[in-house]
Amino acid sequence: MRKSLLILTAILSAVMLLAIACGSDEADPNATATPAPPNTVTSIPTDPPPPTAMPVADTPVPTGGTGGGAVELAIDVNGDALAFNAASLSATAGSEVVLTFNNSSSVNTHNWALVEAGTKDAVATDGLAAGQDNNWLPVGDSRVIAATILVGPGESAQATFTAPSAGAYQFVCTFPGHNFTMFGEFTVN
Ligand SMILES: [Cu+2]
Repeated sequence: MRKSLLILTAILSAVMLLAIACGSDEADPNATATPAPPNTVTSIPTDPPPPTAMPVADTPVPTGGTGGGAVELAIDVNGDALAFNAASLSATAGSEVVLTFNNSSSVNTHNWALVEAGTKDAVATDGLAAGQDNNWLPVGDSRVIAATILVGPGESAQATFTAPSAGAYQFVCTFPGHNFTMFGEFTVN
């Protein structure tokens, strides 16, 4: 009886070893199944597109400038003082600019003119000769890039123009005597 038990235990132990061996064999297919993760790796490239969308959001600004997108600028006066309420304005070269000049003064008439750098006083002097009928601006003058009409107290007007090439320009009111204090820098980027 004891010999038979030893034989049985020997057989059982052999079966156990076979079972373990088989188990280890089954573990191998699992190891080959792990290569599946590469699929999740390929799904990661689908995430990068959003980052590219961010730069795209920035580019529309310049493309909008060259396209049909209009850039709206606004400027007012400093009460009844002979001065604008802003010392500088800017726009992107080639962009379509719609500038609204609101004259909130209660007594003064003004205009807003974009002129070549360093020419505000000379343009105003020539505008004086041109007279009020020409909005105090020289007619057909290449130094004048854009301008509003004369704007009475409490009124507003717009100047629509294409921003010139990059550089420094000036804006000024050419109403007689105003050009000395009523001007600013216009930067085109
Ligand atoms: Cu003025």
